Amino acid sequence: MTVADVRSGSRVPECDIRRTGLLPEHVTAFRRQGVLAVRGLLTQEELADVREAGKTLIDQAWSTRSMDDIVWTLESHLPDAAPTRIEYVVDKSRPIALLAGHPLLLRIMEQLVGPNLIPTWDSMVFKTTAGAPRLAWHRDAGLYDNAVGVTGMGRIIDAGIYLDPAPEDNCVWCIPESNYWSDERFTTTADRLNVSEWDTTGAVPAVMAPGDVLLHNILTLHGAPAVVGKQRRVIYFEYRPGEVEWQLGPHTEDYVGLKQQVLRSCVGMRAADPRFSDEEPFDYRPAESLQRWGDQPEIDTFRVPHEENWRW
Ligand SMILES: O=C(O)CCC(=O)C(=O)O
Repeated sequence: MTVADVRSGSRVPECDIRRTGLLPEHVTAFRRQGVLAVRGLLTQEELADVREAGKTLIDQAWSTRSMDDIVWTLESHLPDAAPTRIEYVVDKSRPIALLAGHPLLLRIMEQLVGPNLIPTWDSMVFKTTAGAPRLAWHRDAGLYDNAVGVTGMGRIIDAGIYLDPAPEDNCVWCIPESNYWSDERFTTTADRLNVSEWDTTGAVPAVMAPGDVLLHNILTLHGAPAVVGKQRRVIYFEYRPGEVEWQLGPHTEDYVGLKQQVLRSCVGMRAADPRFSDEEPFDYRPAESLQRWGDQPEIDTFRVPHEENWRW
């Protein structure tokens, strides 16, 4: 990939994180284009653990056919139904909770989101070989009025951690710089692209390898084609600045402290696990006025339901 490719937005900018770390040019490219591929975050050992965890959760979905926290293509009792998404995966799986405490991932997020980062959504989005419909062109949920003014430059970020390869015909596509578009331009473009089954006009593919992480600004227009006969599993962790959540929502003030407890617990669990003894744990240091983890009783679950904590 050349510098010209990245500047012109014809390719997703990328960062070889274990070789260079996150450099100012990576931050600039992410701020501008609304997307950044971080290559090689996970070690083979951790990747194997999280892949196994992903498989277990999907196997459980198939065997229980439960609709609790699980999105299906059809009502789950129907024979052609297939699961495509599981919510609150940090609560459901120890390897994924350990992943949520990943120091390098959290340092990247601290650089981009700011020191008061909090984790918000945690989900696994996947395509089983039974197939998954297209994900229509969209911006992510929990948007603000005047969202571009709040986060056009990208402090609300979804980090997609890839457990399987994502080649061009089974990957997320995104439109660089759409993170700065007005609501009207976003709606018109998404509506136009979504008229046909799969239209990639103006978009670039985010081709990913297992262990890579795709960062996208939640305002960046993105979508994914329908697939059949192919597997792709991605763990999505969304992060927001605690001060934005505190002042504007979409969650309540209490939510900030609860999710800080989740983050601190995941970091602590990872630091106590002998497999990660050679790592420097993430040092979570939000501004003093936003250290809210002592505001409520200690949590006994990592599942903090959005619907119990909406402000609007
Ligand atoms: O991984 C994918 O296919 C896209 C997921 C996505 O865009 C979403 O869940 O909002």
